[in-house]
Amino acid sequence: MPLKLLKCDETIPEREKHVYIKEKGEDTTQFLPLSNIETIPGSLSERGCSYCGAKLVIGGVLKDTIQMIHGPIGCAYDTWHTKRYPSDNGHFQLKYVWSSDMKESHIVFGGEKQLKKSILEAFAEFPDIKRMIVYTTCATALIGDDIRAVVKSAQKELGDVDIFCVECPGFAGVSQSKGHHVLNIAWINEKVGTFEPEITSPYTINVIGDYNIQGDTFVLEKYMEKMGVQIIAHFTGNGTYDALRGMHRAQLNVTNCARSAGYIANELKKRYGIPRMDVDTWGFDYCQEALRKIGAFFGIEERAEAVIAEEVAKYQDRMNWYKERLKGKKVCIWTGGPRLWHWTKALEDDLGMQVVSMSSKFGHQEDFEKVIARGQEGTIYIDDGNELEFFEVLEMIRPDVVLTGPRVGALVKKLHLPYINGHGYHNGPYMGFEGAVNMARDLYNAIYSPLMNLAGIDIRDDETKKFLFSEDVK
Ligand code: CFM
Repeated sequence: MPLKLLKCDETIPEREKHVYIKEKGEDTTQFLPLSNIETIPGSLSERGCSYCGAKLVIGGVLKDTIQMIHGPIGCAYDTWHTKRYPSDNGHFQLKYVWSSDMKESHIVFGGEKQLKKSILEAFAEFPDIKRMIVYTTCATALIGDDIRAVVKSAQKELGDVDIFCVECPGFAGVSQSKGHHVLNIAWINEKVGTFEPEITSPYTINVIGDYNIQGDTFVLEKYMEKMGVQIIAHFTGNGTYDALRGMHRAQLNVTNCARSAGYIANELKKRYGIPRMDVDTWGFDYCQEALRKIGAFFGIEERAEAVIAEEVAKYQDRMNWYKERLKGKKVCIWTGGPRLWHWTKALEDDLGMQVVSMSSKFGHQEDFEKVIARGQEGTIYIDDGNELEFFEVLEMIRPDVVLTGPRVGALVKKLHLPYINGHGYHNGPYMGFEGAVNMARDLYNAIYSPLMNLAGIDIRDDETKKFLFSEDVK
């Protein structure tokens, strides 16, 4: 039965269909919360815009590519300082921000000349860089700037550069999820198959849907190297523009974030016959399963077992130590979508924690199917949650720790509850074996930190709760 959250019910009754509590023995597919639809006006959504899904999540990760944002400078705000996807070439992609810096006069008279000038200027400023992605934004899409024509003429003039256009303004869809889709499909249509990679191993894969948050990609790259598997393209953690043009040459697509990159994996299967293998690369047990699946695909099981044995020997003791201290602790996972289903069982099985609430900003129905199938009974599942609902959930279940982003995190902190950045983590990597230990360490440090007690207030204490949530305080 869907859950009636009291405050939202008073303010926005339609929100009721976006929340669900799993009950015993229920056919959960009958009770999926509504998702991937427009945010209800008046609900303070935590979603990002569609341009953000293309630029900030996928394209901007590439380490050898100029990211030209065709729009007012505000659209370039959410860039290098808010995401942590390093690279092994000195983090070129995190050091610079490029924008055509549209002003009012460009909006009135058109911004194409300004874009052309910006493209030429950027390449002149970085003579070693020959690759660029140009993004439209709401302002430039609304005035109808023809970025493809501009790019064509700039390419002709410069000769040796390759530029990719992403036409996905902020308003193109209901969330960042639309931006994932637009970039995936445009890339396979226009760029895959235009570059021939050098093949150095009989076992080749693309790693799809991992964005090197705090070094996640480096961990996966290390395992693959030990197994003798060549990664043709990493979509897009620590990735290069040309490697992604050669994705058609891999024998297997290993897909982690199916939400943001399942599209390109499906198209590679359809157009080039490359099988798609979904894996979970977060989680101690899951990672073993993932390596075993890849090993079995290529018939190199013993290599996978060797990597697993080495890593387990290194990290199992530490995992056990944390499990001892984390078991039974209540945790909320409030992130984008896929991390809900990747993390819930990992935290429960690896560490004995109890995931009591999961909120997805933009997950689709298939994400909720996986989330709810892997989640516990009694857990609260929310689509596109808002501040009132988060407050109410905290009040209801009083978790020990919340994994979420800095915006909701600030809210959680105000209630003197610990939160950990579950998006662009601060102490990652969180992927693989060492990542699972890092995550356990951060959960432990957050829960056992004396800081909350020093503040003299603890939401888990009944008196405090009564005070914090009394009508007067609200
Ligand atoms: Fe995939 Fe991501 Fe996520 Fe995502 Fe995101 Fe992200 Fe996320 Mo923040 S690609 S869907 S759009 S795993 S940025 S690296 S953490 S909301 S759950």
